[in-house]
Amino acid sequence: MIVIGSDAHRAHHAMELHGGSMLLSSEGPDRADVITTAMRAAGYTIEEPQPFDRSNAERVHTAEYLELLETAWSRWQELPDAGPAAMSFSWPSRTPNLVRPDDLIGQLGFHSFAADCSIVAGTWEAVTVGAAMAQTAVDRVSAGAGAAYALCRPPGHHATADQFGGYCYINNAAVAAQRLRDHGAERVAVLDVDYHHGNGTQSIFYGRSDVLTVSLHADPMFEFPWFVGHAHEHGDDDGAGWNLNVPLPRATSFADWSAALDPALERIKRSGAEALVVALGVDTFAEDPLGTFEFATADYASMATRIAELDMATVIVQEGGYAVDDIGLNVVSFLHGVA
Ligand code: OKP
Ligand code: ZN
Repeated sequence: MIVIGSDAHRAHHAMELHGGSMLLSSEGPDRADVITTAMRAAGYTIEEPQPFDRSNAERVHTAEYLELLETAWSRWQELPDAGPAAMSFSWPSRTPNLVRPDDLIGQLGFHSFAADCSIVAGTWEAVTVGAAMAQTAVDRVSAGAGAAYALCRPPGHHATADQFGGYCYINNAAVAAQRLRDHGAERVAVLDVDYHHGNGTQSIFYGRSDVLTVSLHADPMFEFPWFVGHAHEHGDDDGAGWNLNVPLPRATSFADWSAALDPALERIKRSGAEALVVALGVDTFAEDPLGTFEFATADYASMATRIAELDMATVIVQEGGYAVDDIGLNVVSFLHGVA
């Protein structure tokens, strides 16, 4: 198994609105540090990514969105009342004909959808190196490796073409899927096993049939990202029939989840996809402070073994997982199950 990682993620630790206060985010550097330590202990060698390929990222994100991510921190420093993290206090309402404002706070609102996400000094560095990991993992798989894992942090699957939110800024799974397409795969499938719905990945490919998006997740009737992630969302236009959502109840066991995986795997097989991107969140773990599912460490190996039975070239990108003490063992369990 090829593993791509970097310490550059440490530059990013944002603030989030939690219980009505702005706090240091539970999405912190310890997550990737614990995964790194567990992987080295398990004998994996972690390789640095190649430089970030911005033009590839601009195929799934707008240029003006990436430019905001890149420049927001320095623009924020010029404000007389700049606090510890750059974020808006106002988001567009359900109104047609929205206009992107010139002002920084207006643009931060225009380009985000959740108050759990803010920009700090190292955000651009961390998110571009994270996307570079996904890109390098794709390059290795396109060159013949059976599977590669990108230790991305922060996660990416909630980020849409032009909005950050849910701790996500650049959608690493979407970047990977697009790059696999650009390297010649006629069709690619994304399987999102994070506890939360992959709304960003869904929305980026919603009108396209060349990238199948499949997500198993907590029902958005009770869980973030709310509003989307329902079973009736099948895709639009050319993408009609190319999105599959499997919302699940609170406290879902691995046995029940695994049964729900059957139709998802069948859909992927039927798609004719030549490559697979797995958006690997381990916040389905029983002890996860953000989740309600009841998975055990060994279940991630079972999950991976079932996915590996698809026998497809596979790029795995790290998404969520907030039970930091166990996150490393859970990821290693999955990777052992792939091999
Ligand atoms: C990101 B990923 C409240 C938490 C707000 C919502 C969940 C983001 C999950 N303090 N964040 O899908 O693991
Ligand atoms: Zn999650």
